[in-house]
Amino acid sequence: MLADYYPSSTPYYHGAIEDDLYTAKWGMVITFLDLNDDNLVPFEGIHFGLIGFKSDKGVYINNGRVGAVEGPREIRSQLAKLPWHLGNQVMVYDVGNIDGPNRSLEQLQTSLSEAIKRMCELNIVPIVLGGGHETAYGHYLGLRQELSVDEELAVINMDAHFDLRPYDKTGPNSGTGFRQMFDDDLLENRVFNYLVLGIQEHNNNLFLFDFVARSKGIQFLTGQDIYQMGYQRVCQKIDAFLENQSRVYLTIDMDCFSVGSAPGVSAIQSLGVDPNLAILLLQHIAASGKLVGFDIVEVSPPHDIDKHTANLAATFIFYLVQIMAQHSYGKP
Ligand SMILES: [Mn+2]
Repeated sequence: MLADYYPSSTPYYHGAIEDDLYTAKWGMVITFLDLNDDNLVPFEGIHFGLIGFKSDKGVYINNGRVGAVEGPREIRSQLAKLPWHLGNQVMVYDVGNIDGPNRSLEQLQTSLSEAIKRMCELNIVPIVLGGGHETAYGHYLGLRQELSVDEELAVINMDAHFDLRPYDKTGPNSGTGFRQMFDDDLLENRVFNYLVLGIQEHNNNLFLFDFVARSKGIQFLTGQDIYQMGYQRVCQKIDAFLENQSRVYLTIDMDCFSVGSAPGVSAIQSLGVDPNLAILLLQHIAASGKLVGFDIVEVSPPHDIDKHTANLAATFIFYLVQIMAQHSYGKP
């Protein structure tokens, strides 16, 4: 039995349910699945699974504004209303949440990793709904369990922050996840291949820029770089990064977008990446066919304005799943 795991049971689409796939919405098509069901065997074809990570403990430890614990619920309710464009070739499951108000952050991350492992075994591509950015380390650990020691898992992070802070004094939190991945790779003699898109210079200290400059596998573009370079040149940079990678984990921190687009986050961003450009870049990444899972983190409903941030998060899921589905056709 998976720890801290709760399958979904209450329908989150409250309109009329219909069978017609031309007029259906995501909330009518998404099917509940219990990962603890022993009768499940690996699926064939294209299957995605939504799983919520109900934690903002990492944000709290990092002295940020909490609220992302409510993210999964709000992203689901926005996603439920979007039109279904994927016919009957693609399945999207809601497998439930990892939750545990009285559990430590490390325990919850381990529980998430076990659920992710189970999803991978069942041939379900994980879509994790955060939670603070501490979601990433648990998700990553789960995806890594499928790999041998010498296999690499590259990471693309759309984020205003590097999240590469040392954690010897604070313990793991929402600002340390990628440093933990870096350290794990170091321990097992792998290079940590990490591309961050949307960094804001005024939100990262010199220690972090220095650390990045000295680390072989880490690359980044600032929000200003992306603005200046435009779609095609940023894609070239992404392609150069992806060229030597066979699998990629993608994580999207909503705080890389401007406060006008994403007001409901722990750390608001005055500048930020344009969501229209971000969608194109995300589609380009997904079209590589190398994504093994993705997550969207830091949606904080108590700070949101009219659900803008949750709606943008759901929009990203809509377009990412569309492209990933197209590039998985014919895969065993
Ligand atoms: Mn982050």
